[in-house]
Amino acid sequence: MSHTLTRTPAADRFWMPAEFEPHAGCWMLWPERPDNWRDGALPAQRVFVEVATAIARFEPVSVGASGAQFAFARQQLPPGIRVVELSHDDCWMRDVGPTFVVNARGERRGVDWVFNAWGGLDGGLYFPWANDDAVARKVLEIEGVDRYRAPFVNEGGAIHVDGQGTALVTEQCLLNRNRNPNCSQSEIETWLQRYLGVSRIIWLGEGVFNDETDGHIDELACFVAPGVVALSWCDNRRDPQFAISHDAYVRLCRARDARGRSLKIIKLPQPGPLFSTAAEARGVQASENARPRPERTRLAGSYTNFYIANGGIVMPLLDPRTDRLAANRLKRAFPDRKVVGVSTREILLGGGNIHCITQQVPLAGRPRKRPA
Ligand code: KQY
Repeated sequence: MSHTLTRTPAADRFWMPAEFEPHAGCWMLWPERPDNWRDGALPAQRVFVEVATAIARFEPVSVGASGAQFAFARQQLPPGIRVVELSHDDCWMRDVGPTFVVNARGERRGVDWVFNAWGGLDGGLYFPWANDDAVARKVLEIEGVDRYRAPFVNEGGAIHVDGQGTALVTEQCLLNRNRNPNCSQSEIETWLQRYLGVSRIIWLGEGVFNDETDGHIDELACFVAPGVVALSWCDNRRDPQFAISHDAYVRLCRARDARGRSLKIIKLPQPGPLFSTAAEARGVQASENARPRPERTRLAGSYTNFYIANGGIVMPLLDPRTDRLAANRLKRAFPDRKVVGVSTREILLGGGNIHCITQQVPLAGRPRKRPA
């Protein structure tokens, strides 16, 4: 059972916990649309199985699959992973799933953002998206968690929190005219405070170069601990990512979190630059309902798009020249977790990576300290 609540999480003293806090499990969706995933989505499905299997080493995993794909997904995924029939338009659980919030008594609720496929008819990635917009509600029904329907457009990949009162976002995404065109920056801040239970919002500028979500924060930077942020970094002055990462670095250096701390910044090397090949582009079916995927497109590859599981980090492997350095930096950032790499170029070709296809469910039933 899941009731729809009429107040806001902050008014009810709920907040979004950090991803590095304990989880009850993780949700994913099963990819299938042939106008986004090449070769009938088979290569992507294989990698989704690898990601789900890697996360399942650390915590329970649930995967939603359409009616048409349920039997195949069930067969491909290990038996310990729960598979449920769940309609969707694509498979980005981070963005279409609920953002869970908790309170000091260890109770759990979910925020159901309005989803418009990353921009609706003004630069969005596909049409229609009604099934995606209904995913969060269905997950909350299955989990038996009450729901807040937020009155504005947002995606889980557009926000990161430290669980202690601070949120990290980008102007490019949150202030984009294709999300909430009638809201000012201070109105957006108020919505985020109310629905994430935060008191400090750190605004970065642009997201990763050529990111089709209009600059999701989860491609650019994330909290790895309170007061510590990982940032996708580029040293090549001729690369358009150089100025973006440097601007983010300067803003992070100047920022203070909700507890007044300055931030330690861990630089994760940018892979590549990576581009789609002719063979990869050829495998995607053209359709009037989805953005085309031409060859030689610069891909928004980033090592910050990893998933933090209980006792583990599941990170994308994207480029043999930088994978090892990125993995070593993550091992140092998370000394108590096992870092597991999965080659995720097939997910990157669809426009995101491991963080984008996952959504953690925080552990309930244990008292928590209220953030600042
Ligand atoms: O959370 C993310 N950054 C999602 C990426 C979505 C890509 C849609 N093709």
